[in-house]
This record gives sequence, structure tokens and C-alpha cells, in this order.
Amino acid sequence: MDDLTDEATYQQVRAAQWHRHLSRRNLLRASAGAGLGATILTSSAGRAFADDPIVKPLPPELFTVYGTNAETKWEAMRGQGYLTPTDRFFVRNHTRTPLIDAKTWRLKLWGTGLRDSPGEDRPVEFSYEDLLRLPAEGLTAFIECTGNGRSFYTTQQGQTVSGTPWKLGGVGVAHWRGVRLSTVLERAGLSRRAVDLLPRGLDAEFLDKGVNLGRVRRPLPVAKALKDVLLAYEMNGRPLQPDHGFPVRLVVPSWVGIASIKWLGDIQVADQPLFSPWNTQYYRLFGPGYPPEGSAPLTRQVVKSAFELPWNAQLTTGRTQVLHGRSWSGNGRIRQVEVSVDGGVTWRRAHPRDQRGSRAWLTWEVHWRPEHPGSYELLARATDETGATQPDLAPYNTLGYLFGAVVRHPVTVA
Ligand SMILES: Nc1nc2c(c(=O)[nH]1)N[C@H]1C(S)=C(S)[C@@H](COP(=O)(O)O)O[C@H]1N2
Ligand SMILES: [Mo]
Repeated sequence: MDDLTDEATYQQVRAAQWHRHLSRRNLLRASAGAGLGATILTSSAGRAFADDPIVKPLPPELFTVYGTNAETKWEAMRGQGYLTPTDRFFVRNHTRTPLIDAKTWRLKLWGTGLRDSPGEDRPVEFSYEDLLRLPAEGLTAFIECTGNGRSFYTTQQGQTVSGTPWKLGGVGVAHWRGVRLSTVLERAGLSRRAVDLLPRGLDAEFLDKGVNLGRVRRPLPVAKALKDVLLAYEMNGRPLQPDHGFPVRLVVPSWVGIASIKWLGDIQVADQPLFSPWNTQYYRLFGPGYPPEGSAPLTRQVVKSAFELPWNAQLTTGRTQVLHGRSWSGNGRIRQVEVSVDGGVTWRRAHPRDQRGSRAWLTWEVHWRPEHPGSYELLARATDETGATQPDLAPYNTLGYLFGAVVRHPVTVA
């Protein structure tokens, strides 16, 4: 297998692939469309790229697309079950989806936090088959982009922030299956001195305003890694699809989406704190009230709620509507959801439906019979088991992370 960490080899392999994959394009699209997560391409590097940044179909009734990212339309969740079907699960790519050959793929662990301190050049390796043979575990959990809801800093709070202008569709709940990261760390010889891991993706290097920041990687404290992190190879009962990290991704429950590294290639295990742009210049809070280096690196997501309705939904006067929605929190279970149909003057309790564990959302519903035509704002406000509730205003930060305020959802009654 070619050494992908070697620049020259990588460039060579990449150039050759570029010519080859045009002819493969249609085949790839077809297999992605058929939902074949285990698309296997033969390429010496074990990695190729599709022409589009995202491989799966992105029909406009399911997604809003922003460059390399696509958000789920909340109305596409209406009538769905508890989980977000994979065909409508949001995609957040820094660059583009790589197509990886599971046969040659290896997960490599190395560093001073392992007992023999193996260097990057002689890592402890696990094949896809090795991982499939280890004890498997399931986990129902949301993955949510830290910038989910970012556009509301501007539209609700009049503030300028930078980044993808997500509404509330940068989140999904899936049933993941894989091996506990702790199991693999143990087998790799985790040392008691280990403090930080640095999982790294096999997607292309990320350029920000012309500066090459290298491959996507974000330090993960050993304590979280040993607690509940999964090396997932299945999503909703099928092998991961290319866009969601095939062959193996991390699922770091309750934490900011960036922690859940896709297309996992290697994990540095260190006996000292690690840093990357993804825990220093991004995924911290910056701005007034924060130190110049920003807040501490972000970990848990905040409390949020969404209605399964289109933006500016059209409803009928004098008819009872069942409003459906979902609420979730990085702190644990949702204890209560209140809904207002009069812009926040009066509130009523939503009826809780289903919540599968503390790392996934609560589905709920509320009945409403609008008697008069006009424009309305629907509000949903959740409170989690720690008592954390959604505020009227989200604390400003320049990168627009963690928008947890109550969202005012416009509808028209006619
Ligand atoms: N290797 C790699 N992992 C990654 C990313 C990426 O661009 N490259 N994006 C991260 C971000 S910011 C988010 S929100 C989640 C999105 O996961 P999804 O695309 O499966 O929904 O993946 C994370 N893991
Ligand atoms: Mo993200």
C-alpha cells in the first residue's frame, strides 16, 4: 500500500486517479444512489475522489446545499421514524468525500501514549476485518455541527458571524454500530501516561484562505475516548456510506460534530496535550468577553429544538394541526418541551413521544388549531435533565457556534 503520508507519493497517485475516475463516475453515482455503503474501488492508494464534494444524491426536497456541505430540510423529517434516514442525513465536509478501499485500509495507532511508543512509521495496525471481528456495540446518538443554527445569529439577533449559514438541519440521529475505541486502545497497548489522542481523517488537506492546515484532525482527551466513543462501521444497519465516513469513523456522542472524525486513518496517542487548528483557531468561542486565544475548546452541544415544518409553512385556518418536533442536548435527556404559537407570550407543554437514551433527541408533538389567518411565529423551548434551557438570546461569538436560543419559526395561516 502506498504511504499516503508521503507528499510525493500522494501527489503521484492522486494525479493518476484524477484521470481514471472520470470513467468511474457514473458507476459511483449509481452505487451511491442504491445506498451501497460498501462501495469498493480498486486503487493502489486505497483512496480516490468523486467529482462532486458529496457522493449521495441531494434532492432539493431533502437538502439545502452550501458548497461542500448539505443540511437536512426539517420538513423531510416529517413522517419519518425516530432515526434520521441515511438518505437525508446532513453532510459536513471540509473538502470532499474520499472513496476508500476497505481491503487495503488500515487504522494506525502510534505515539508516546502507547506502551512501546511506536513512531508514525511503525504504527499498531488494525484492518477493517480486524475491527469487524472485535466485540461490537450499538449506539443511538446525534451528530450535530457546532455551527448548526448559525444563520439565526444574523436573522434573529442582527449579528455578523462567519461560516456556513445553517438553519437547524445540521443535525441527525442515527443508530451507529462498531467497536468501542477503548477496546482498540487497550489492544494497541494504551499507556497510563496517555492524555490526548489525535484522530485524523484520510480526506484531502484543508486549505483556509490559501493556508494548508493539513488533514482534518482534532485532539480528543483520553477520558472521553475511554468513556463512550465508538469506532463506527455501520450507520442505521448498513455499512457507512462514503459521505458519512466509510470505512470507519469516530462517533463522539454529545460533543461537537468535528470530534466525530470521518474516514479515520490514524490516531496519534500522546503522553502530552496535543493541538491542531481544530481545537485552537476553530471550535472555540471568540469575540467580546472571551480571551484573545478564545474559550476552552468546545465539547458538548447545547440544547436545541426544531419543528418538522418547512420554513414559512402554509397552514389552514380552523383546522387542528399536529405540530411535530424534536429536541436534543449535549448534556443528556430532554426533560420538557414548551411551545408557543403567539411569539412567546403564552406557552404550553408539548407531548413527549420517544427518546432513546441520553445522547439522542426527544420526539414530541403539540396540537394547534389556528382560528385566524395571518402570519405567526412558532417557538419551541426545551429543558434538559441538568436544568439547562433554551434562552431568548444566544451569546454572541464571531464564528457563530452553539446557537442555542429559541428559534422563531415563521408560518402563514390562510
Ligand atoms: N475527516 C473528516 N472528518 C469530519 C469532517 C471532515 O470534513 N473531515 N467534518 C466534521 C464535521 S465539522 C462534522 S459536523 C461531522 C459531520 O458528519 P456527517 O457529514 O456524517 O454528517 O463530521 C466531522 N468529521
Ligand atoms: Mo461541524
